[in-house]
Amino acid sequence: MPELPQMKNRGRWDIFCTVVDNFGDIGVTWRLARQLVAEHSVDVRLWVDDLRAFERLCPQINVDAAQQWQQGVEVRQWPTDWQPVDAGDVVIAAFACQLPSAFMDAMAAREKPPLWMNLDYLSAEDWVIGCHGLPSVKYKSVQKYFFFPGFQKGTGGLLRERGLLERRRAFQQDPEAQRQFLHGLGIDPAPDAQLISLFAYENAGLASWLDALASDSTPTHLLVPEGRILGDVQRWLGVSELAAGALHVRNGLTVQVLPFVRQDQYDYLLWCCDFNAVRGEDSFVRAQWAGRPLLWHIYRQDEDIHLDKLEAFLALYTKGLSAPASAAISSLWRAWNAGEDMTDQWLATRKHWPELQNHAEAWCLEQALQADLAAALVQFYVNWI
Ligand code: TRH
Repeated sequence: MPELPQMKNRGRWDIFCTVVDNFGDIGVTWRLARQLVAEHSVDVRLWVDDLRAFERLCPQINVDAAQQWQQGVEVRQWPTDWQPVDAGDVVIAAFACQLPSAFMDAMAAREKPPLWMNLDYLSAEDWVIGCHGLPSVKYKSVQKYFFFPGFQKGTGGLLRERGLLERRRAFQQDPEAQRQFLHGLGIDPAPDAQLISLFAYENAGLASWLDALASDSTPTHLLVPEGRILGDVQRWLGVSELAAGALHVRNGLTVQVLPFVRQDQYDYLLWCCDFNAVRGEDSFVRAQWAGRPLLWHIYRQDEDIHLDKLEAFLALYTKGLSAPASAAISSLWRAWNAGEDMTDQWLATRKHWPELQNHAEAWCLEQALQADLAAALVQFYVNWI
């Protein structure tokens, strides 16, 4: 995509986010809102129905404020008793959330109807290319469009701030900066230890993976931000309590529990690690920008449709890998997502480590050739007007 013309004001955008569960909904919309403000001269109003979830990613949030400004974004508590407001020039409903009916009327009441888009879930499936940008439903005079993020040409791309990869590379080439960052979080790994971060849903396969790490000849320092996987870690350690600050050693494996870090700090954590276990949508994308091998715990969906998404991503991601490396990483991801024993798959993956490391960087560079999602949204708007 050609460079967007240098910006005049791109108007006011309303982004609506309902926090269904976990942190992906707010994680994605907050990241997008900030980038639109910082890079595209857009005035963004971000409507969020759960400021407590938001606060975990951004501790500066005042959970009681109906209206506040954070990093240039106007954050609005999505009230249950909706008061009339004018609609912006662009309205984004994240992940098919239902807009307040009074706001839909405000959209229709505008002299020029706004561009109304549904920002969909990320999927590597091929059908996404055919559906991206298509008209969806209409409300009175207001037409809604599908906007699909994705990994392939013809999709809306991935969220990636300007200069992200340059910042990441500079940080990864600076051992002292990494040491200081980790030290700031109370992490002081042994010099020869590999660093792994672990962010995942509950997983019955975890114990076998931790067994394999503990008996590996390379020591591992495992960093676990507080969250849903903690119960499985606790059971494996055989301790009665596990909270941020805990540090336990089992043979070659050191397990350290971290507080849930701020969203911008989480990137640095991923950049420091040799391997990142991530989940959902936003951490999954951020781990790809880290340029290091990763393990994805996909968000489970009814009728196992998430497994099609997993396979679609693997088919894309493993292109260019040797057959044995591709088989190893694919079987590791499949075992993890099935909650199965990981021992053989982990050992097989380790055999192809250098190849997988090179591949992770190559994949990241390939993805960065696409326009980023915020720029693609702005381009969509420019084309539409
Ligand atoms: O939290 P997630 O599992 O989120 C979601 C939701 O379940 C959502 O409903 C579903 O639709 C989606 O997955 C697919 O995983 P995700 O998307 O990675 O979001 C986590 C966010 O939390 C991400 O922005 C990174 C951030 N984060 C921090 O800020 N600090 C941390 O310490 C960690 C571990 C994550």
